[in-house]
Amino acid sequence: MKTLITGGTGLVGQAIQSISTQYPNHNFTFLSSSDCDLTDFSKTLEYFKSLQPDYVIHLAACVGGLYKNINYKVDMLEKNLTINYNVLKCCHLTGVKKCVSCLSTCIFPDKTTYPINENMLHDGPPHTSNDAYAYAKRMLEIHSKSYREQYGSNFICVIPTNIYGPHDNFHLNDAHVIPALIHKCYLAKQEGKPFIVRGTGSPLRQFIYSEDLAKLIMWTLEKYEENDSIILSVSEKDEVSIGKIAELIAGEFDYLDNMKYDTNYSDGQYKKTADNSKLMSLFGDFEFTSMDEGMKKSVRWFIDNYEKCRK
Ligand code: NAP
Ligand code: GFB
Repeated sequence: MKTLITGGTGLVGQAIQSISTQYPNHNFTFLSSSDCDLTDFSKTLEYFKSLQPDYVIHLAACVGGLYKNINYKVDMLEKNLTINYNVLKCCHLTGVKKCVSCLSTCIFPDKTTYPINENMLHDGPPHTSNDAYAYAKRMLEIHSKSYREQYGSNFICVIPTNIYGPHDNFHLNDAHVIPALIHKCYLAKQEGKPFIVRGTGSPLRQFIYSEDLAKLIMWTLEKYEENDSIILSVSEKDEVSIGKIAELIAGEFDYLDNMKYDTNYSDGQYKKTADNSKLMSLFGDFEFTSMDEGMKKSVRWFIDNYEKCRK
């Protein structure tokens, strides 16, 4: 089976690459933006017509942490709307058998009851910090549903929480919290300066290790037969504060005594607690990587790949 991974060079794409030998029945193609710019419809169609994929895992997106979402709303909206429109249309035009697209728990309503489940996706506006990205992703869910209803296409969506792991983007301002703080703590220790954590440290998040998510996405492609979107997350009991995450990172660098908060920076959304009971009802014995082990591997990977990683 020819399986195309858009966003194949990113955090999640690389995680699927790292487990790909466990799926010998798939002939994987890991797409990068230099292979094909998915914001260009004619190039995207040409690429799909030449590859003729049977299955697509659609990960490609303009992605970033809280501060990139706040500062680049037009990019987050326009690039994601365009990429998603082009990919789904080309999946349809080239007869793709199943397409699994990637949403995010940050697109759920901000003012809601917790924990959030799959049925609550459109029950109100998302948090203002990432509304541009969130509405583009909500439209991807509606677009997939529309193809199912009009053409019977097997186009579905998964909804991961915050993801972390090797091959992440460690950019000091645009990155998500874990890669940003790993990079900052590394530099602070090198320069003997304070390790600055933005905001108050009190917001809560659920984090899934990239390789775990990769396995769950492959499970969704191969075994999940429902149409409805599904949350892919650790349980709500594993929710952790940003402060605890920062301490875990500082601990990995043996730099705990030098941590400081800069409350001039936004905390963003206080929490987006996701309910993973649907996943657990279908894949109850899935073993998640612990935060300690995942963080150790992520810090190790960053140090070993400092010169060539995205930053
Ligand atoms: P990432 O590391 O930033 O990787 C983005 C990928 O998209 C890269 O492979 C990039 O290719 C590709 N891409 C970007 N613009 C493109 C374009 N115009 N044409 C073709 N390819 C393009 O992202 P990620 O963290 O792996 O995210 C994967 C998916 O998970 C995304 O849909 C994201 O919204 C979702 N998600 C991420 C998180 C998180 O915490 N990271 C949480 C929830 C959901 P190049 O590298 O070649 O540019
Ligand atoms: O991962 P993150 O950037 O995004 O986490 P969100 C932000 C939280 O970490 C905020 C704190 O509470 C920040 O105050 N934080 C502390 C930092 N220090 C830093 C730092 O140096 N960099 C960053 N980035 N945060 C995103 C959405 O929300 O979640 C995206 O905006 C995406 O669209 C992503 O969906 C998964 O979890 O707040």
